[in-house]
Amino acid sequence: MDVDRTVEAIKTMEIHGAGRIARAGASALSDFAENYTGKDLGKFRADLAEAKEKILGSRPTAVSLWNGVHATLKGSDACATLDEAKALIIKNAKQFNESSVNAVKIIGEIGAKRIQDGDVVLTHCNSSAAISVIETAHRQGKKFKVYATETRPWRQGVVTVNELAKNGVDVTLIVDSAVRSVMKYVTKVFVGADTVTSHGTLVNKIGTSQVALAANEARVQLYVCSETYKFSPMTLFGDLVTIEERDHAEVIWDAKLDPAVKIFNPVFDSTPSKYIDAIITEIGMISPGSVYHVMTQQLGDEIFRLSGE
Ligand code: RI2
Repeated sequence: MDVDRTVEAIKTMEIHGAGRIARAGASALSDFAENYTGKDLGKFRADLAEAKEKILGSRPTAVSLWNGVHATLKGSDACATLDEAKALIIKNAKQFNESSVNAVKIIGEIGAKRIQDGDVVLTHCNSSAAISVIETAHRQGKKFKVYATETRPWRQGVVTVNELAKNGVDVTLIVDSAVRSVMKYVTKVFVGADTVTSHGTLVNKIGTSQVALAANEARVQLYVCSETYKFSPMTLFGDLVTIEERDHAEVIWDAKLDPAVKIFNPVFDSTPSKYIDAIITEIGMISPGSVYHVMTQQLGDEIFRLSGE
């Protein structure tokens, strides 16, 4: 898919989910390199930089997109020829996409160990990483139930319940405001991540922090299912994660509102690390306090350059 079409698809939520948008960004840059017909390396770099900015501007909150784009472009600045730069970008994107898909599978295997017979799991929104955990446990023959929130305003919970039901999972849809009431039946919560800060704060779909508060009150464990490329180097020196605010029409489209009514539509929120029991990643289960350590291990000194970008 070309860059403009990808940007459009991400903006309109045709492509959604932090992992999916990261892979879409990487693929768009790969296609851009593959189909580039110009002959001048300098012009290619300028056009590539423009494509990169367009993709990064398509959704501001999920650092997965930023990390996917940076992983794809890594080293291309140092290439001596246009063909070399194009080949590297295509190779990087392929590698990133394969490792991203593989990470979801591994998270499923690690997370499934936390689910036992008789558990009642709650999930929020539509996270492929959280779904991987649930479906892996189900495939292993474990007998448990799932509650999934509707997740207003986009109702991604409908995608979640349909996928789980299709695969034979015992799943019940609830409205978002039923979370606290239902929490008395729940034994474990699994949610995804758009971004995890260096302090272990989770930025995820709006309503996640309410789910976490209700879980904390009921002493129910909350697990975050997150690939490590959702860890944000930019938060290392305290940069705040931008919370995307979307169109008002996404909240109310079927009722007449008095013109004096204002609408506020933030689509992500922050859950402090104290409400998170563990983060399930492709390298294992870690405490929220270990995010900084994992980032420094994976990125080495590069983390200080990235954190300043
Ligand atoms: P996976 C989604 O955001 C949800 O917030 C979900 O928890 C998160 O991305 C991670 O999804 P949106 O794109 O990468 O629906 O686990 O706004 O699929």
